[in-house]
Amino acid sequence: MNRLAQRLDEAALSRTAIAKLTEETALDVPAAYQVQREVIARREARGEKLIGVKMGFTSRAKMIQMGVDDVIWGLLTDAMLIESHLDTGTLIHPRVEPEIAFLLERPVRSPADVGAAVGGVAVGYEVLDSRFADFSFTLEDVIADNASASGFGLGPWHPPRAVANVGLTLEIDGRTVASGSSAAILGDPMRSLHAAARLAHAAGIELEAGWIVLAGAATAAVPLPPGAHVRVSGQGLGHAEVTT
Ligand code: OOG
Repeated sequence: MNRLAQRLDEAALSRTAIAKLTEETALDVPAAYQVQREVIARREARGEKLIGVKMGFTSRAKMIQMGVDDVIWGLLTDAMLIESHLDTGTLIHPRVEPEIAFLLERPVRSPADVGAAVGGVAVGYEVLDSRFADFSFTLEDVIADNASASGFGLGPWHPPRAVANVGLTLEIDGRTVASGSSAAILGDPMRSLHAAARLAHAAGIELEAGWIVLAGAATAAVPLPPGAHVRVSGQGLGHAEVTT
């Protein structure tokens, strides 16, 4: 597992796409999560801190785009948080997608904790950068690759509110390139938070107070070119912006 984690980590650091791990090594889902954990452990050893989780494959559009049918998660570190600029030259083939984000004000150890845990909601974006050539992977590969997580940014936090049907748009250089409703995220992004709590419980991980949960995309991901101005808006939630 350690050798596989090293390959993924080095692919990211050298921004060189690699072949699917499963072409050479049989992986099941638990083994894939073990590789993911080791990839993150390497980042922690370089001083990065865990600050949350991201959910993946929570929308039909994404499941169809990627040919999978299971919800997955990846881990977020502080180094992944993007302020206002992202140098795409540090990435392999970045894509961007609009997201709904939750801020936890209490720890979540199981789904029973979710109701009281949410301290804020925001619109945000996620930058995906699969370490695999052509974004081509099996479910196990993408889990090992931390669910293609690369970076993310957030709009302003708002007090908890219903986010079951928030209109989301993604603009690049003033042109709308993707739009949808948060209802595409498992019918309601809160369900994605419940799924995160279930995965946390199963993995024996606590979602800590102060952590961020990215509930997943409501649209397909769009290639993120250099020299772009990206703006993601969520009805009633304001927007998040980044230049590349
Ligand atoms: C995997 C990550 C999927 C989402 O929002 O569904 C994901 C990928 O598409 O590369 O983050």
